[in-house]
Amino acid sequence: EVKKDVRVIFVLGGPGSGKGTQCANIVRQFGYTHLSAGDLLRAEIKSGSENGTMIQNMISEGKIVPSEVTIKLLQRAIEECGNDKFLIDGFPRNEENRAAFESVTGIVPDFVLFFDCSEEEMERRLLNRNQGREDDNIETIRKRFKVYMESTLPVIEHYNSRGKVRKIDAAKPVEAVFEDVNAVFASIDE
Ligand code: UP5
Ligand code: MG
Repeated sequence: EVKKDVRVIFVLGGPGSGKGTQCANIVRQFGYTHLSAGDLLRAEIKSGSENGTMIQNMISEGKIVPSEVTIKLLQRAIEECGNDKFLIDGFPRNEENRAAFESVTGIVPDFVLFFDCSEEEMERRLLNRNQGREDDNIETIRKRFKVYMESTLPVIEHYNSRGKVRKIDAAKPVEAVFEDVNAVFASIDE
C-alpha cells in the first residue's frame, strides 16, 4: 500500500493521441506530477536493470509489460515524490493492470482523462515524431493499435460505466485540445 494520501488521475488514449504533450501542459498549469508509465519503463531499460531486456522486447512488440514491473516503478515514483497529485499517463493498459494497481497501492483514481483520436491521425503523428522511439515504426504501430483496441479500451469502458471518464476530442490542434483539458481541470474543486 502507498502510505500517503494522494490524488491520481489516469490519462489514457491511443498511441500518439497526445497524452504526453497534454500532461506537460497540465503540469505547468495545475501543479501535478506527470508519471508516464512508458517513460518509466524506457528509463528502466536504460538503467541496465535485470528486467531491461524483457521490457525492451515487450515494447518493440507493442505488448504490455507484466503489471508487477510497471506498478513497482509507479509506486516508487509516487512514494519518492513530495507532491500529492499525480497524472499517471499510459497506465492501466488492461484489466489486470487496473485491478492489480488498485489492490497493490490501494489507490483509486479520481477520474480518467481520455484522449479520443482516429487511428489515421495517430499514425500520422507517430510516423512524424522522429524522437528515435524504437516502437515508432509502422509494424509496431499497428501492433500497438491492436493491443489498445483489445485491452485498453475495455479499461476505459470500465471507468466510463462508473461515470469516471472525461473524454476529450484529441484530433484538434494542441492548443485547442488544451482548452478542453483546461476546462476539465478548472472545474475540479481544489
Ligand atoms: N502531437 C501531440 N498532440 C498533437 C495534436 N493535438 N496535433 C498534432 N500533433 C500532436 O504525441 C505524439 C506525437 O504527436 C508528438 O510528436 C506530438 O508532438 C504530436 P504524444 O504527446 O507523445 O502522444 P502520446 O499519447 O503520449 O503517445 P505515445 O506514443 O507515448 O503513446 P503510447 O501509449 O503508445 O506510448 P507509451 O510510452 O505510453 O507506451 C509505450 C509502450 O510501453 C507500450 O506499447 C507498451 O509496450 C509499454 N507499456 C507497458 O507495457 N505498460 C504500461 O503501463 C505502459 C507502457
Ligand atoms: Mg507518451
